[in-house]
Amino acid sequence: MDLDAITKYSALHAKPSGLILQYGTAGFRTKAEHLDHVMFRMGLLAVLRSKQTKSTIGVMVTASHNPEEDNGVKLIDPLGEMLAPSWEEHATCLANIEEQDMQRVLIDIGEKEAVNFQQDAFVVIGRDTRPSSEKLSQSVIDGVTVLGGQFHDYGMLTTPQLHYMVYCRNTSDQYGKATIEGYYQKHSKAFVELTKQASCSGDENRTLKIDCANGIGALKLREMEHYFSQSLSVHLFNDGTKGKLNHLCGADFVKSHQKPPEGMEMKSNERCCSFDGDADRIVYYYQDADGHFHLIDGDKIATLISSFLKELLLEVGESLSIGVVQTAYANGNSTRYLEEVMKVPVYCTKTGVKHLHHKAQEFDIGVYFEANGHGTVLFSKFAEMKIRQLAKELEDNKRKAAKMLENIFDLFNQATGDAISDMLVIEAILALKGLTVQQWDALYTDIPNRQLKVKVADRQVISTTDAERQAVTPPGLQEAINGLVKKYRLSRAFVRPSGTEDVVRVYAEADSQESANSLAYEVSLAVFQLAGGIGERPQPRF
Ligand code: NG1
Ligand code: ZN
Repeated sequence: MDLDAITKYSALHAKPSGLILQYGTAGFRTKAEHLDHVMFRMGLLAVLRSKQTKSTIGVMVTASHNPEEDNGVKLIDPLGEMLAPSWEEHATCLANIEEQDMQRVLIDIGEKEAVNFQQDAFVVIGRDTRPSSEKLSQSVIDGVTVLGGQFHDYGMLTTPQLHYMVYCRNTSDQYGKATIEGYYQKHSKAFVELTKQASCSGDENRTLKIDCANGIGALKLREMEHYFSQSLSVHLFNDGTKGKLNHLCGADFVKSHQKPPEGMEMKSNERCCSFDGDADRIVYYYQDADGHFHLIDGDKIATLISSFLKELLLEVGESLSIGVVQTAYANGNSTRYLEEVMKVPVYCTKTGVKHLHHKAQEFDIGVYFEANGHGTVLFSKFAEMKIRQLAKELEDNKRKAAKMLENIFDLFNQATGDAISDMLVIEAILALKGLTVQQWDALYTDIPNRQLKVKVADRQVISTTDAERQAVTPPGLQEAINGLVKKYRLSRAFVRPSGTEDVVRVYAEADSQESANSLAYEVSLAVFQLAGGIGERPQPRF
């Protein structure tokens, strides 16, 4: 380790004084102008992690659905997963130390994690379309280089594509080829094969309108569309040529405002979807003949997919275990439908995909989705092997079902939630089942719900248990919530500190939209009063 070089380069990426940042559920996120030193330091950390794991590590520069002025960075572990928890702590520590402590802290991490400094290191880097991202990813490269790491800069990629590259590289390309063409070919081939099984294919030229949030999804879909255009034609909106990233559009906007994005021409009953700014989330929606907007969120996506998978498993006669993993934000009726009608076991974890991903790995086939549209389906090694074997051995309809399972396995990004691959799976299932978007939506009716944010001096005064559904501190808060929930029918509410924003999130469900709104408002007031609210008191308006 050339300590002098580190000191010299670190000074070129100086930390603004007094700035404290935390590696949260999605890495570091803040205003882009505060992130140069964090990028350099994450380059350093990625090299250490790569040396320790003797694997390729990914560094993604993005702030996902957050405003264009923001940016962020997260590290991707060897199998495409989120960074291990002990390394999140190192990341937070490294991002916050003063210049003069840099050498000591690097040596410290190296010792704690038994890093062999002689080991080679390889880091792959990707970035979204934000104007600040190119320079920031250069700072990551500076960090990697000064610690002697090798790197490959993929340039602009969706977040899930970088996860895919990391996964491919660490499995010697067995999962797929670690190139952008490799990604396009693998997914398109599985999609085209799968949709060929649809009896109505060819009758109708299937089209889908996609709001790309003015982000990277548009660029990548443009490159990819000709690989699958024989089965699906996509019309892209908010493709970044005019509008601002994530501004009044994208999956997060549509989900949280429960209304269509700007810039999308919607005709009644047309199937539409929105990606977020880095294309790891997707939600569907349509407008009915009366002009009413219908949102089809991650919960309904999970329901469609798990029902279809269950049907196929029944057809092939294989008893592979299947489970659905949700968070507390899942609509109460989705959980009820999955458990009572579909008879699929449902589990609830804390918010943040790493928790869902982890839980989903316990099943042969683990379906996980956050209500906001981030999710995928994980297949165990055993399930993959079994399915491939059945696709060869079985005959007739059973073989057809096994082949579909094989294609679905190949379509899902096994490393993380991926809007592009989720979209292709959904489109294939709708075609195979001959379902319209309205029929899909009608599987169950969402309980009206409302999400709000409350500003408090220190959001960590709120601690939770039971997968974030109960507040443990501050004293009296849970009792207050219980009292408010009792006032409404079919109601449920919970609060938790956000892992990505300096706010407390409030969620409420009740029998009507008005009730959900007022319950959310009343719970917000309780948070404001009992958890040290700052600024304007919550207002009863939406
Ligand atoms: P926080 O800010 O911790 O609520 C949000 C989303 C998560 C996850 C992360 C990472 C909600 C309520 N929360 O986390 O589901 O997607 O961002 O992007 O949607
Ligand atoms: Zn995202």
